[in-house]
Amino acid sequence: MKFLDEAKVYIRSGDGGNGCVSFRREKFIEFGGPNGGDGGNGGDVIAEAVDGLNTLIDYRYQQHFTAKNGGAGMGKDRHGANGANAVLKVPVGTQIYDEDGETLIADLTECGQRAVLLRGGNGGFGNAHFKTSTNRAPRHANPGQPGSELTIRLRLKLIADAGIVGLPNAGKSTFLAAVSAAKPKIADYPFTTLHPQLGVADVDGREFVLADIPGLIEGAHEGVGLGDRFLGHIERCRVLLHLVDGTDGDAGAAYNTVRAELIAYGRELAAKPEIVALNKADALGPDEIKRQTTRLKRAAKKNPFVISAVSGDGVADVLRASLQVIDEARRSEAPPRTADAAWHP
Ligand SMILES: Nc1nc2c(ncn2[C@@H]2O[C@H](COP(=O)(O)OP(=O)(O)OP(=O)(O)O)[C@@H](O)[C@H]2O)c(=O)[nH]1
Ligand SMILES: [Mg+2]
Repeated sequence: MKFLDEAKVYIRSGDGGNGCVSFRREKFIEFGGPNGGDGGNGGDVIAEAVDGLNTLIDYRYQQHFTAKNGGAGMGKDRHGANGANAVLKVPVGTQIYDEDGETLIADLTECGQRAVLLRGGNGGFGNAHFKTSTNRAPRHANPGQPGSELTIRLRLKLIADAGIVGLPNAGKSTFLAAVSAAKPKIADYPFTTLHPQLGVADVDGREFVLADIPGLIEGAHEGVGLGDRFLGHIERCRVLLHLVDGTDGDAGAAYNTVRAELIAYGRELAAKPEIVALNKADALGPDEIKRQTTRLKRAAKKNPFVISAVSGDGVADVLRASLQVIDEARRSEAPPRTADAAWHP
């Protein structure tokens, strides 16, 4: 499946149906009175987070969503039908912005959560509605209210507990493949990973979601390499797992390069709890491991794990440490929002 994490969509809610002017006319019945029915309401445009989607690719092919108009009221007090809603099914983690891309309209973080993006127009009252003691034959009805339209931007921010960051070739995808059933592409050239991948890691019978994102290089925040746009996908993570390739130059310098990009990206990313690991220990001699660990420790100001994503050495310890941080973060967070906490314009 192709990955797309941004889309621009035009939405329109339905017009309300017109009210009807009509009078009861039957043989031998006097003073029939008004019996024009009300128009139906126009359909709403609704966004709903659903399971089983992890890309916005559908919105590349369909970019217009229009709810149905309400039916007009009719004689004999018949109400017009309400217009059907238009429902945009989006992956969990989708944020909906105004056309400017900055005003957040809704943030759908749980499966089944819905947000009404546009309300349909109300149906107009038929003339039966305007009957009073002094006006027993009203000859007017209300027109339906028009629907409204809006251009919105959908932005998917994947929901993962832990985000793997590092330079290209650090072994991020190898790590993901080692701890989960995900099958990311792995190769010894930079930028093998072109878009984020999710995997579910299992540790001591507990599970959490890991996100592997494309590698960062110096200047990523200015668009160098694949840039830093994929960092949006780890904004919601509770812990960052920073992998450093022990076989490639100075591990401390590699660490600092990635940190500088996290800081330049902003949005509190650099303030997240971080677990640091020196990878590819299987390819290093004991002296080299010691030297790289010292450099990395000095740069990160914490003890790095020493692991090999290929042999699996030390990997379980990293997972356990990640889970511990995730659990702590979950405990200190506010209780999750309920599914019906939808946003109404
Ligand atoms: N010896 C050894 N090689 C490793 C280890 N982990 C990864 N590699 C190798 O390093 C290369 C890069 O691995 P990837 O997992 O593709 O690296 P990445 O960080 O996902 O790279 P990008 O997607 O390009 O950012 C591959 O050839 C891997 O086989 C390890 O623990 N030991
Ligand atoms: Mg990769």
